[in-house]
Amino acid sequence: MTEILIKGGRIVTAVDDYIGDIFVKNGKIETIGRQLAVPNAQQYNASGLLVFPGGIDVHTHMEAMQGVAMNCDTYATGTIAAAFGGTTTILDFAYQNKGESAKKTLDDRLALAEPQVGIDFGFHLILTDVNKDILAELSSLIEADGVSSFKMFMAYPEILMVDDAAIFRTMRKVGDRGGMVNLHAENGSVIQVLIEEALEQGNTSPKYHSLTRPRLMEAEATHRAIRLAELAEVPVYIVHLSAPEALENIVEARDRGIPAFAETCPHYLFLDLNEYESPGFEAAKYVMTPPLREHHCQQHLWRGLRFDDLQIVATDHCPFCFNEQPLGINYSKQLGQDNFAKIPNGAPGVELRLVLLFDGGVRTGKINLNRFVQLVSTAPAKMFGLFPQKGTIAPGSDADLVLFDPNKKQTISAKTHHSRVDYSLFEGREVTGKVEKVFLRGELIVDGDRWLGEAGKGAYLKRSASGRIL
Ligand code: DUC
Ligand code: ZN
Ligand code: ZN
Repeated sequence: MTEILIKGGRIVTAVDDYIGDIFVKNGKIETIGRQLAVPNAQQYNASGLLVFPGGIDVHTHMEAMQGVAMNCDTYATGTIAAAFGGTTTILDFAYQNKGESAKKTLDDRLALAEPQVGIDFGFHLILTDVNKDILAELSSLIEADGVSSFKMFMAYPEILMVDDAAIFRTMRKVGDRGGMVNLHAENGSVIQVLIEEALEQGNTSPKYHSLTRPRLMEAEATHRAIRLAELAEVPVYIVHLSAPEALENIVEARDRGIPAFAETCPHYLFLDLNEYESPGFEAAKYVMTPPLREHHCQQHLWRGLRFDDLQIVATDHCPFCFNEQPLGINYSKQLGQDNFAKIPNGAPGVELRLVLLFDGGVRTGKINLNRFVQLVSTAPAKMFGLFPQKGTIAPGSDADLVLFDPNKKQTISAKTHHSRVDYSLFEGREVTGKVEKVFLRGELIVDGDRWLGEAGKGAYLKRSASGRIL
């Protein structure tokens, strides 16, 4: 392994901000100082650049079936896209098929991902079928396999939804072993009624996706999830929070000292439900769950991010092509031409998280640089058992480093991004800030527009306890 020396960058962590040199040996940060000299090390000049710890995106879906449709990024293409966006670790999902053992779910996903990944990775396990045998397996998943977070759905009846008893049992089982339940919090049964009513009235266009998933039903489920966790005396994590009413429940719980946590996503911070008025079928590009909300909701999310009521920005990268079918099967948004409920549910974003948050958060003064690093790297590492190996720039930590030009302008476009998806939620948006170089455990994997990484070089991360960030 070569030794590298990154000279003169502005090193920014969740707490620090100074000019310095970073010496990396055997994939780890060895020394940080001023005017370091290491004669045989490969040198990189970082003057004028910001140096961040590698981004950690704790919510991605690569190569997974979502209902009847498969995501259009493989672990190979999705992790390359992530790397170009400054993300060096993803936490993806392993979906339990009904009746399947949790260990098999994990092993099958690992076998699929491991030969392909270009960055480091771990999994949350999605539990769809909870019974005594499954519950009995979970301790060993946490302790031996390093899977300390379990996602459950309060939405999508008959497909993914589990009942409150299953959630509560799982919380109690994993909570005292260092596990945490992550919830997709929407009241799926009521939403199903609204969907059926809309379809009966002939309302089939994409905007009815949004009209049938009201903010109140996100809030109701968020409240229920928190109360279940409170009774079980365990931490709880709400994924992709979008509604101010749901955030109010998090704030209220946290004010009472309850370890309730939540992430939001760039699309809720920068887009709103006017996108559903796009002409023709274009609006299907914005069919993700929860849907985009009213514009005024954004200011509540930003406030949550500033005051730590929201701890993480993740992408929920869940790409489906609009037209093309790179997988050779018709898994595109077009499936829902005649029925909004059949539109594959999810949107891309893994490549844009850092630049959007830098441009639209730091540059606008909504958050400062330290908070930016906290939201995209440090809090994800601490929340999901990866800190201090990941999530900071410190001696002994993995040398996952992003060299970022804060002044370079770029225009976002599907023509230039690296995901296989054929559209961008942010097509044509001009942003300031660009990822210039990315190091994964000391190896240069992105250099400007060049991909230097390799499929299979990403390492599976066994994680310690989740939800112990207080
Ligand atoms: N929830 C997710 O987290 N991702 C895709 C779709 C969904 O409902
Ligand atoms: Zn979800
Ligand atoms: Zn998701």
